[in-house]
This record gives sequence, structure tokens and C-alpha cells, in this order.
Amino acid sequence: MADPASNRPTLALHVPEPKSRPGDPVDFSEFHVPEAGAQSRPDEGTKPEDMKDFAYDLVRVLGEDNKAHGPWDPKLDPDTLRTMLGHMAMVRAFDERMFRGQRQGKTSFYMKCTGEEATSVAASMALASDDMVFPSYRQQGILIARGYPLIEMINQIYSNAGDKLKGRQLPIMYSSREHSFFSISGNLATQTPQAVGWAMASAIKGDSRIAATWVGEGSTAEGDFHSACTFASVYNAPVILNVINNQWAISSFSGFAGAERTTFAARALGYGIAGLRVDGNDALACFAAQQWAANRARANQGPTLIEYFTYRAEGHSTSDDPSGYRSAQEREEWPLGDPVMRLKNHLIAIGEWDEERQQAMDLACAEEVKATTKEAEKNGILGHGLHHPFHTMFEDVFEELPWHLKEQAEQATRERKIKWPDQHPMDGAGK
Ligand SMILES: Cc1ncc(C[n+]2csc(CCOP(=O)(O)OP(=O)(O)O)c2C)c(N)n1
Ligand SMILES: [Mg+2]
Repeated sequence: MADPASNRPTLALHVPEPKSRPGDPVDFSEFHVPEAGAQSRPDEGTKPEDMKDFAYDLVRVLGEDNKAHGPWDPKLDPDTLRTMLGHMAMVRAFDERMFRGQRQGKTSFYMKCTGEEATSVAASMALASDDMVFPSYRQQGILIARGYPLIEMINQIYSNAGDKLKGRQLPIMYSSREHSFFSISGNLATQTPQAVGWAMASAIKGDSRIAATWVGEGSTAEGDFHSACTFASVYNAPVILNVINNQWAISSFSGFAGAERTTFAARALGYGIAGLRVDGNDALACFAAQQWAANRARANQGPTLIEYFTYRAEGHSTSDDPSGYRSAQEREEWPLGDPVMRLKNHLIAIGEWDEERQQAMDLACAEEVKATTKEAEKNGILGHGLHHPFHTMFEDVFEELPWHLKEQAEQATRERKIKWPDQHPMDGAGK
């Protein structure tokens, strides 16, 4: 309590509060959407202090007329644009099916990336296929763009006998060395110093591959993110730090990670890193920004922090119900539109696509996911016991199982057999 005899003012804290809650009208009028093509494109070797404005502006390419504008237009050929659209449509179809699968009890958990497809698909298409990526849990688009087999993803989601990760990771926390896709960790932001460390190692070894990481805006409040920025800046690491500002971190709005004070791209400035702020629902802008940063890293010109301004259109995960904490109108009134629709409309506007082809493509994606799901289900779904043998959880850490773990493994297998004598046919291995 303040001393009553003192005339010093009582101290107070500011606790951020989102502008709207369930049932409230939504007003995005304060959010300034700059015109597409209005932003200049600095040389890839520009010093961070000479490009400060880019941390507050918004790089945009696709205009209201669905045409590509300005110096950030990556001028991709129509085939590449159709491939990009195809990957984004596939991500959406995959998300829909897996979400339903969770509701049907086939898996315990799933996370969609609806509305954020461009930030993973388009951005990763600007990298080389062997550049190392360190994603968060919402970048399934990278795996799809890199041609990772859908069946491997579904096996992992079902934690079944075909799951290459042997049920040791939470569903959707994929890993693929062959696709230069680092194991996803549920411990937020740990991937950021790992990406910087990998990039530093690549440079130390005289390699030419760069690293890129993806992290949510909420997770930038973690200390790991700031250590990553320090190391990236100090050693001029060939790394790209992608911050996906989808406005929400489960039920916490971006204000709790600092959005009321400044942009996430502006975090770069304090570290002397190049910072770009990009329309995350504009696939061409996402591609162009990532390409800019990749060229910069490859030429030893240093790291880049890119903020993608986007919106998490659906719940955080299958365990979440956003109607309890945010207005449903936010999605409808989001001023930057839908990334899949915008790219589709662009292709139509340049005479390279039409609604019929789009419908056929959506249908083909849904059919492929459905057929692959059926295939994966042969390897088992949640609760059907067709997972990896129970005993395998003790393996692959030590070359030879130490005596105390051996004892624990045997005891666990014994107890399991007593508890479920008839079930789990694959658990009896007990080797
Ligand atoms: C270190 C740590 N703290 C908290 C959590 C719980 N958690 C999981 S996801 C999440 C929200 C992250 O939000 P953001 O970084 O914005 O990413 P988004 O989910 O929006 O993609 C939280 C708090 C966690 N997994 N790890
Ligand atoms: Mg977020």
C-alpha cells in the first residue's frame, strides 16, 4: 500500500485487452492496409539501419484487382503459380479431413492452419529443397510443398504401426531428415535458437545451405526467441526468422506478446537484423519476402526477421473453442482476405485459371486425402492397439539398454499383460 503521507502517484500496470470479445462488433478500421505495389524493394545487401521503415510497412503484391503490382512481384510463371495454389488447396483439404478424423476419434489431436497457408507453402517454395527448416506445429504446408508423402503424415497423426516416429511425438509433430524438416517441438520457440545454431554450423562447415525457422507471434515472448536473435545478429548467421502473426496465441491476443507497442518485425531493429513486414495472406508477397531473405542469407549479408501479418481463421487446435474468447465476426471482416482465394483470383485474372478447374482441383485434393486416409487406417487408428510394440518406447536412446531401464521395461510389459491379457496383440513382444 502507498504511504498515505506521500504525494507520489500510485503505480499502475496496463493489462492488454482485445478490442472485441464474443458477440461484439468488430472494427478493423484502425488497421491501415497499404496499396499493393506501393513498397519499394531494397537491395538484398541493404544494412538493417537503412531499411527501418520496412518493419512498420506491409509488403503487398496482390491488389484489389487481383493483379500483381510493384517491385516485390516475384514474376512467377503460371505453372509455378498453379503448383503453389495446388499445395495450398491440398493443405486445406488435409486440414479438413484430419479435423474430422479427430472428431471421429481416430486421433487425439489435430491443428489446422486455415488462413495461414501462404505463410508456409509460398514462403517455403522460395527456399531450396535442402535448406533446413525449423517449423512450429502450424507449417504442414512446408511438408506438402516439399512432397512429403501424405500417408506418412497421417500415420504420424494416428500414432499407428506405420508411424515412423513410433508414437513418441504428439500428433502433427512431424520430423523428416530426408525433407530437411527438423523435428517439431511442442516447447514453444525452441526451434529458433536451433535454426540459428544450424545456420552457424552450416557456415562453419563451409556449406551453402541456409536455415529458416517459423515461430508464432505469441512465442516471440519466449526468451529463446531473443537468444536466437542475438546469436543470429552477432555471427551474421545465414538464417531467416519467420514470425507468423496470426493475432492469437490460443486465447491470448497478440497484445500480450507486445503488439500494442510495436510490430513484431520491429523486434529485428533492436538486434540490428533486417526486418520485413508482409501481408501474410498474399502468397506472392510471402514468396517474394522469403526469396529476398534467402538471397541475402546465401550471399552472407546476414539474417532477416519477417513478420507475416495474417489471421488464425479457426480454433487453435481440436482442443480449443474460440467462440469463448473472440468475436466470430473477426474472421469475416479480416481486411486481408483469404490466401487461397486471392491466389486463385489472381490466376483467373491473368487468364491462367477458371472456376471449373478450381472445383476439379479441390475435388481431386479431397479424393486423394480420403483415399490416403483409408490406406493409413489399415495401419491402425487411435485406440485400436495397432501401434508400435509397447516395448519400443525404451529403445533408440542407448546403444545398449542399461540394466535399470531393462528392469523397468520388463516390469511394464508384465503389468500390461496382466491388465489387458487379450488386447494389444502387438504389445506382447516383450523382447
Ligand atoms: C514454452 C511453452 N509455453 C506454453 C506452451 C503452451 N502453448 C502451446 S501453443 C501456445 C500458443 C502459441 O501461440 P503463437 O506463438 O502465437 O502460435 P500460434 O498457435 O498462433 O500458431 C501456447 C501458449 C507451450 N507449448 N510451450
Ligand atoms: Mg499466434
